[in-house]
Amino acid sequence: MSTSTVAGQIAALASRLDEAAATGTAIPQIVSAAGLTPDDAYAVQQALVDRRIERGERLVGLKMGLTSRAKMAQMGVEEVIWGRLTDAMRVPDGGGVPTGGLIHPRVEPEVAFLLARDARPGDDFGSAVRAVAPALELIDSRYADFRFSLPDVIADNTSASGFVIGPWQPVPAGIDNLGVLLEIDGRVVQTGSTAAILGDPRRAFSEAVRLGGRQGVTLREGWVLLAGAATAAVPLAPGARVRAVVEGLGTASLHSLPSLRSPGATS
Ligand code: OOG
Ligand code: MG
Repeated sequence: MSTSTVAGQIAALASRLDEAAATGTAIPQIVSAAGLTPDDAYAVQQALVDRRIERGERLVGLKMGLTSRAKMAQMGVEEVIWGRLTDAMRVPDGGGVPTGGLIHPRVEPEVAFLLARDARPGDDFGSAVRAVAPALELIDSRYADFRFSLPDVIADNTSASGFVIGPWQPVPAGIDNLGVLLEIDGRVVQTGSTAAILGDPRRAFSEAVRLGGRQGVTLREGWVLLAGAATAAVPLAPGARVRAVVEGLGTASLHSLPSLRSPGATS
């Protein structure tokens, strides 16, 4: 295929994914169906996020995905992936998320890092990361039934939809085996450990530098890095109260606003 055809195909796929997110409509796995490689899929992701940036959003960080066995097993994809975070995806801690425009949202407990400076390959975690926080990620695959292959999920910006960052704090000495809970309406629905994140969540930083660098992306000072879920993700129902608890770090929470589309909704 000629270069211009590939470029046109990348732009068309990004536009389909953008529209699926904007209209809250699931689509088939169009990226694997088109035979794209993971590298081409990252080009689709970039084109997809560029569309958001053209609409005025700002890049504020990266997220790692499928860094835990629990997530790989849940999604049937066995590769670490990464996506881009924009300011419009950020939900204030304790804030409300309107679920009406989403397809099939899920939540997962995470750990977030704050970059002290632009990161270069080989940089050590201690000098590059200024702070750590408990976090929640809201994911919403644009593919039907939340099913995808590796190139599909990469192109779909790794299902990124929203994120909540709890209180930032200096990185304590040991963060490689902290207990993690996901609570919905006060009930524990998932339990895990930060050890589930690549054996040590600090490795999410070196992987982000390495894998982002492969696609020409440098982690910037002030950016957030989501290290990846420590447990499987759980569906977010309208009206649910969600809390992630990370041992020694505290909590991050959100609540979903009742869907305006749900039958019988009064507001
Ligand atoms: C892909 C995104 C995975 C994580 O933390 O593992 C992810 C998905 O599961 O839809 O964000
Ligand atoms: Mg995640």
